[in-house]
Amino acid sequence: MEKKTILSGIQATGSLTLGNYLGALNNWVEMQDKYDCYYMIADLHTLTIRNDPETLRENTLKLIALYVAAGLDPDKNTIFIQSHIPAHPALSWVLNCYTYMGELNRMTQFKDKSLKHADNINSGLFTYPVLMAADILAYNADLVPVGDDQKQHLEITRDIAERFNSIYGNTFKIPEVYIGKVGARIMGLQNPTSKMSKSAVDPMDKVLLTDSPDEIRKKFKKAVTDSENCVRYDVTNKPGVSNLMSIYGIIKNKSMEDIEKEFSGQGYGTFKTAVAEAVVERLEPLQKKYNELLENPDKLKAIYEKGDKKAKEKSDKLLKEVYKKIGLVVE
Ligand code: ATP
Ligand code: LTN
Repeated sequence: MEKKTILSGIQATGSLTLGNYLGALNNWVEMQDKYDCYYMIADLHTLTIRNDPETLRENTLKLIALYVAAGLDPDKNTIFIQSHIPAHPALSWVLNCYTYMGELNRMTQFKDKSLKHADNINSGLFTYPVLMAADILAYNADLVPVGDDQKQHLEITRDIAERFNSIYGNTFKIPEVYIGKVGARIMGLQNPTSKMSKSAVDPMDKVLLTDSPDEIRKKFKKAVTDSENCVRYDVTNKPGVSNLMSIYGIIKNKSMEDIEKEFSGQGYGTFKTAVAEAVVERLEPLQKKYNELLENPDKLKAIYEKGDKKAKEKSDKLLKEVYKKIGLVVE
């Protein structure tokens, strides 16, 4: 039987957090054997905020290194750069004409980002989900593994695809969102009621995949908890501790009950140290591989060039089919 197709991506907006890793990347690694996987660097999406050009270029290459260091095998997965594939912006333009202003107006990410970047509410930020729909639909992806915050973008992707299919006949596959059972929303360490975000201003709120072991220990030590001093999973009343338990649970592959038992009668100090050590241990090999790859830009180039070629072939085919259906002249 033919393997199902997966597509996902991460914006090249800076160092990834533990949230990106546990909510997205880690699931991708687990899926690479079972599916035909396309993993891109969403550099075009990054343009919706202002970037320093040199930093964006660097971040793009760093993100490729991080994908591979996290365990994505470039021989099994198609790893590519979004801006290298002309079908993405081309299809995005077409899909813009089948997307309503009202639909885009409802997107919570647009509302959040507009508040964060009030001086730069550009139309790219508004149509961001349409480019994301193009990314997904151009590959006939069956499944899209993302964190919980991207669910709404998957819903609009499905709506756009269904609308197009109902006018022109079956063209796009309707993709399903894949959200991991745990870790779908890792929260900030200082502010455990909002998600851990790369762009958080407070460095103590986020653990970066490139943080040194001592930085990681310090951040977990200072993580916000509560006064009960009892390791118990209760997201509403104990968001900080519950978040730490989720992190520990994914890394150690343990249920919340197991963790409650393991730390029963022990204070937060011991628990926090155990979480920090689990994270340090998991990130150590990743960081080693990441640093090696960064010293070898030719290798990184070979990885994305190979991925670009495969991604281009697949998406060009679909774009042509779309152009034909809507009445553009296709040679
Ligand atoms: P930014 O702060 O720039 O908005 P971000 O940290 O939200 O960035 P994205 O590039 O938007 O990162 O997301 C990359 C992937 O990581 C997506 O699949 C997203 O759902 C997932 N993700 C982001 N933050 C978290 C989190 N705190 N917990 C779980 N998954 C997350
Ligand atoms: N918007 C996504 C990044 C992204 C993406 C995609 C994810 C761009 N294109 C296609 C899945 C599929 C985010 O994580 N912020």
